[in-house]
Amino acid sequence: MSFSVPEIEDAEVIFNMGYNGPVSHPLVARRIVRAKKKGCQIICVDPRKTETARIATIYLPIKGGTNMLFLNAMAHVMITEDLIDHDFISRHTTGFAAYAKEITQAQYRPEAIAEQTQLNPEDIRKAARLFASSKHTITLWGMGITQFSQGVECVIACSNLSLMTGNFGHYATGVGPVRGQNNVQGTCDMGVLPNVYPGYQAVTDPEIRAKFERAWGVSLPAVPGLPLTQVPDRVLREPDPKKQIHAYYIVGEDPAQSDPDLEEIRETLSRVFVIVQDIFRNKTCEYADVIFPATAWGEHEGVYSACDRRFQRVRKLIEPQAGCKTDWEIQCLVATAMGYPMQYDNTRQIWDEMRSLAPKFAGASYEKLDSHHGVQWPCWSEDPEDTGTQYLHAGGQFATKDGRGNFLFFPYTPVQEAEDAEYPLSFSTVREVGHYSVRTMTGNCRLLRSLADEPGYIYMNPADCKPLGLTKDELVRVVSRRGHTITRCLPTERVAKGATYMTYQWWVGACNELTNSVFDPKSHTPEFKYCACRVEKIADQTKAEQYVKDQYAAIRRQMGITGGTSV
Ligand SMILES: Nc1nc2c(c(=O)[nH]1)N[C@H]1C(S)=C(S)[C@@H](COP(=O)(O)OP(=O)(O)OC[C@H]3O[C@@H](n4cnc5c(=O)[nH]c(N)nc54)[C@H](O)[C@@H]3O)O[C@H]1N2
Ligand SMILES: Nc1nc2c(c(=O)[nH]1)N[C@H]1C(S)=C(S)[C@@H](COP(=O)(O)OP(=O)(O)OC[C@H]3O[C@@H](n4cnc5c(=O)[nH]c(N)nc54)[C@H](O)[C@@H]3O)O[C@H]1N2
Ligand SMILES: [Mo]
Repeated sequence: MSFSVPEIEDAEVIFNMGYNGPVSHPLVARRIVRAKKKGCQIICVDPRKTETARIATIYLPIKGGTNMLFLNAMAHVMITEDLIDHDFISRHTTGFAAYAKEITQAQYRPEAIAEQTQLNPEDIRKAARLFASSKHTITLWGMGITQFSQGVECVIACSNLSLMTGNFGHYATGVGPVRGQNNVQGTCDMGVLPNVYPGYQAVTDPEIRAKFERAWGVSLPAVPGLPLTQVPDRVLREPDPKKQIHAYYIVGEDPAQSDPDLEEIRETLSRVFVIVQDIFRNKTCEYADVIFPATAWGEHEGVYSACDRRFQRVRKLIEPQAGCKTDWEIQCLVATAMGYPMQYDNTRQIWDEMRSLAPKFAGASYEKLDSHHGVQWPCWSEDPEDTGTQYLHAGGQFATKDGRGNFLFFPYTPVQEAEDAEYPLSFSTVREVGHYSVRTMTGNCRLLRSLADEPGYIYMNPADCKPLGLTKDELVRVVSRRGHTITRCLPTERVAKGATYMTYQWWVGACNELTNSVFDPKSHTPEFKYCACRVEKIADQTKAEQYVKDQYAAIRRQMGITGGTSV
């Protein structure tokens, strides 16, 4: 994120693209509401009528999977109507001429893409004019653009809009990927990615590799590791025995619930040696050969990074149960048992070692974290005056070799599986406010279960329910090319005709039985937001209700959940 979350309140225009703050990040959503109260105008682009859409100046109900067509049309209007910042472009960017040549072609006129995106061309023109009308335009995006096979390119297309309007490098402007879990930013910062060490230092760079080899007294591989979504391929379809995967060490992740195409995941997990390190028994534990019980937040201390690059210390409040250890202690014990003695006395030692190896984070000492309510990276020096970076690219200086922002053009790549006669509806998966991801952390809480419980809902337009004779709360079967699941029908005008949505929190109503495991070639993020499905009526509702009850009870038993009622 180039700006800081509090700056959202001072935005004059918010371009909210495929992001559902009110459900996913209530604290960010509150900033959006405050901005609106101060006069900010909101452009909301989402195929579903979200709460942000409701308060937007311009709401664009885009057809799912057509983001790039729309983003290219936005750029087309900005350039052809001369709404761009020529001074910023010439002083701080490269590649504009080549980019503009592509984007000004007639095929990117709003009128030319209206049918495919299902948008009104005049609304697109108004949105482009509004975006370009301010130097305090903030872009917020979420999974509605990234969970597609063209995710990364759409992120770049969003950045292009900020670049050409001079919306970078000063207060209350820029681009904001609003990240997922509390510490997903932190795991990336700390190098829990296949291609970088802590501080985004490439494993393929020989100098950087040598630095880490010296610090750790080991030799390190010169090639990046494997992205998560390539694991099934390497287990099930890799002919070279040297490249096959035989063991899978899973820390704080529940692939048997959260990865796409669960049938394939179950096959994968049952073929390899599985170690699960978690705070609860999750679905993946069924396949585990070894389980390491870890401590949860409140039972350990450490540092989290927020989506706006802020490191914050978290404290231990209570003693963990007997037998549980912190994640770092477990990892040290495993490393030591494997022949690499790894020993730390506390998290500060780990943090200080990390700072000594990652220049961007070098100045973010525990002392500064304590005295400044956290520190935002980059924070280069120990100097007490260096308290980090509130917004990036100050004065139009970018973190590229030539210090300039690069324009890159991409044509539209359609989704990998479209609707057809057999599977006539589109199927997308999103979040809901009362439950969290794989639901280990919220499914055990009676209060939250009373808000919403198994087997969840499929959101459908009433016009699609009618021919199937479906009514609210009725159990239905949802089927895709990869599998099927059971859930309740929720007719709602918030979704367009032909489109359906499920949330991915449900164990019985597991939408990932249906999702497609194709992924973006750059990020390896699966296309969770689009595949084709059909919805089937279930004749015997009594039997279906009993099936849901039995399944739920069986899953809870397997997860070791006792007490409370199941449905
Ligand atoms: N309550 C709750 N909060 C959570 C989570 C949770 O499980 N529960 N999970 C956390 C995690 S891990 C993450 S990553 C974040 C994610 O937070 P968000 O990105 O807000 O999450 P989603 O609901 O997956 O998707 C956002 C929006 O994208 C829209 N969308 C779908 N298809 C398209 C499309 O083709 N174009 C456009 N423009 N939009 C589209 C959806 O309708 C949805 O409103 O939330 C975090 N917060
Ligand atoms: N269909 C569909 N699928 C999706 C998505 C979607 O939009 N649609 N979104 C995707 C996204 S963005 C994400 S981020 C993933 C999320 O999916 P996951 O990462 O699998 O789910 P989480 O619920 O975030 O938590 C994973 C595990 O971490 C454990 N845990 C919590 N705290 C700790 C801890 O301190 N230590 C340890 N060791 N374990 C801990 C929890 O008990 C849980 O079992 O799902 C992805 N899957
Ligand atoms: Mo996420």
